[in-house]
Amino acid sequence: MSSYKVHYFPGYGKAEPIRMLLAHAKIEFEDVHYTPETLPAAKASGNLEFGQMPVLEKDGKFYSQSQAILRFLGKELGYYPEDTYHGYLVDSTLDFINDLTNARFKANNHPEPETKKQLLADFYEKVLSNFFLAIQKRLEANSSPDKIVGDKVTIADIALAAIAYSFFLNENNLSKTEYQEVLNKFPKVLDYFNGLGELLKEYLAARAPSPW
Ligand SMILES: N[C@@H](CCC(=O)N[C@@H](CS)C(=O)NCC(=O)O)C(=O)O
Repeated sequence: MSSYKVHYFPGYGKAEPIRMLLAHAKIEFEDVHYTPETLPAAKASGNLEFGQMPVLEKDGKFYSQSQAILRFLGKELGYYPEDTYHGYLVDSTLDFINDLTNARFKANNHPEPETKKQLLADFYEKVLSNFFLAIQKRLEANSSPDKIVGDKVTIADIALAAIAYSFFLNENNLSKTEYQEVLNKFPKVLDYFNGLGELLKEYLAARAPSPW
């Protein structure tokens, strides 16, 4: 039996889709956490190929880059479509999630307070609304209304569950009110996220609280 370790910080962040995928596939894994104090030694170990985390350790071999890890595990564990069109739908969903998180990060980290305020307002009014609208359209166009691509759970559902339960529906997230005000305008998307929450119920109940 293979052994799995997920190396990351204690928060959800970029490791959460990987953890959720392993949990959904009922694969036991060890969460190895780092702090700013232990990070330099991890970098010096040579196990972080690109100097960052998350890193998946499978049977002693180290894998880097969260999206590549997700696709790698998705293909190994049956969460990645066989045909190229459905593969495209999965990949474009992952890219779209990245665009959203990058836009939020850019707005929230702007050094100038007035610009930050404006960028965050734009984020919630435009970027986040467009995100939910596009997800709603994909759900409506899909063969199964409770999956984002096809009829089986894919890594795209898992990645959406990770962002939903790290941010929009995370009780400990500081911006949950702002996220939920927008999400409530998209009841089909909310239903879909609730369904994903059911699929990951045990994992979500057991994980440690984190704001992100
Ligand atoms: N493209 C990489 C980005 C990874 C990344 O940004 N990791 C951050 C944490 S979310 C990190 O390791 N920061 C510590 C550092 O760069 O020293 C991925 O998706 O895995």
